[in-house]
Amino acid sequence: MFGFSDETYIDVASGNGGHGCVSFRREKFVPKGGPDGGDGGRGGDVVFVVKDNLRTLGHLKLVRSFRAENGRPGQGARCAGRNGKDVEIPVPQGTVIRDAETGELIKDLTGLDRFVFLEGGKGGLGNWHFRTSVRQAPKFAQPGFPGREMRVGLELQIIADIGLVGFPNAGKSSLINLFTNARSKVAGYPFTTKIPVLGVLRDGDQDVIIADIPGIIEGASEGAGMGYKFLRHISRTKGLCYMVDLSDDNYLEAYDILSSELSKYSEELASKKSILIGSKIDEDGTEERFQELRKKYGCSMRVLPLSIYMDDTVDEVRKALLELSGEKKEDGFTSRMDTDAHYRDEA
Ligand SMILES: Nc1nc2c(ncn2[C@@H]2O[C@H](COP(=O)(O)OP(=O)(O)OP(=O)(O)O)[C@@H](O)[C@H]2O)c(=O)[nH]1
Ligand SMILES: [Mg+2]
Repeated sequence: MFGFSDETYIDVASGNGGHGCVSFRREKFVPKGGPDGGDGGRGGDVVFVVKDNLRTLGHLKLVRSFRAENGRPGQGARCAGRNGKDVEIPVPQGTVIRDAETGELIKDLTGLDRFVFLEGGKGGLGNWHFRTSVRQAPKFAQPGFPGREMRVGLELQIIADIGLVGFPNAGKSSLINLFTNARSKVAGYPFTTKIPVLGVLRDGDQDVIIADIPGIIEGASEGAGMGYKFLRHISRTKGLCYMVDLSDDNYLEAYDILSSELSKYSEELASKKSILIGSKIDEDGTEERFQELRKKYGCSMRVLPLSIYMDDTVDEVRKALLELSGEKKEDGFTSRMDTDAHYRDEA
C-alpha cells in the first residue's frame, strides 16, 4: 500500500477492582453480629469508540494517557462498592491497534462501533462470603483484582476528501495552508510541491481532508513534469478542486488540459464532482479574465474567484469546499489541528 498514514501511541489502563470489605454486623443487643462486608466494585474497562466525524488521530497526540476508574471498596451491611467508570477513547473509522512494543496487530476496528480492549479487574469478595459453620467470623476478605496497563500503537490510512488539481504555481499550496493545518511549501516557481501534503479543514466537529499534490502539466500522462503518478492519491476523493491561475495567459485552456490529463489516468477521476477556482484575483486585469472563465465553464460546475488576500473570496471558497466534500454546515469555523500525517510511497 502507499498513501497517507497517521500513527501515534497511547498508554491505556483499565481500573483495579475494589477490595472486598471486612465488617461485622453491629446492632443493639447483638454483641457479636455475623460478617457483613460487601464486595468491591469492578474496575472500569478501556473501550475504543469509533466516531464517524473523526478522520485523523490528531486528537490523540494531545492526550496520550487513558486510565479507567478503579472500583470502590465494599462496605459494611453487604454494600457492594461502586463500579469504576470505563474510559472511552474516540478513534476514526479504520483505526488499527497494535502492540507498541512488538508491532503485532491486536485489532482492526474497521466496521466496529465499540471495542472493549482491556477489561477492568474484578472486585474482591467481602468477608460475608467466607463464613462457614466452623468459621463464623472471617477477619479477611478478598483483595480486588488488578486492571491491566498497556502501551498501544494506533495506525490509520487516510483517504483525502478533496484533491487539488492545477498547473504548477497555480496557488494550490497557498490554498491548503489557508484552510487547513498543513504547512505546504509556497514559492513563486513551478514544482515547489514535490510530494503530496494533507491538511485537515475543521468544520464544527467534522474533518474534511484536503490533498495538495504536485502540479500537473500538459503531457504529464507521458511523464512530463513530475508525471501523474500522484493522481492515485486523489483517486478515492469525493471531489476535485481545480485551480487556474488568472494571472497566467493560459487561463482559458488550463482546465481543459488538466482534465484531459486526468482522464488519461482514469475516466472515473476526471468525472468526479468538481469546482473551478480562478486564483490570484487580486492581480491586475484578472477580473475580466475571471468573467470569461465563468462564462466558459459556469454551466458545468461552480466557478469561483480566489485571492488569498481577499477575505470575501476566501469565505466563499471555504463554503464551496465544504459543500464539495458533502459536509457543509452553516456556521462552522476553521481550527488548526495537529495531524502529523505523513506520506509514504512504496511504489
Ligand atoms: N497575488 C497572489 N499570489 C498568490 C496567490 N496565491 C498564491 N500566490 C503566489 O503564487 C505562487 C505559487 O503559489 P503556490 O501556492 O506555491 O502554488 P502551487 O500551485 O502550490 O505550486 P506548485 O507546488 O509549484 O505546483 C507563490 O508565489 C504565491 O505567493 C493569490 O491569491 N494572489
Ligand atoms: Mg505547491
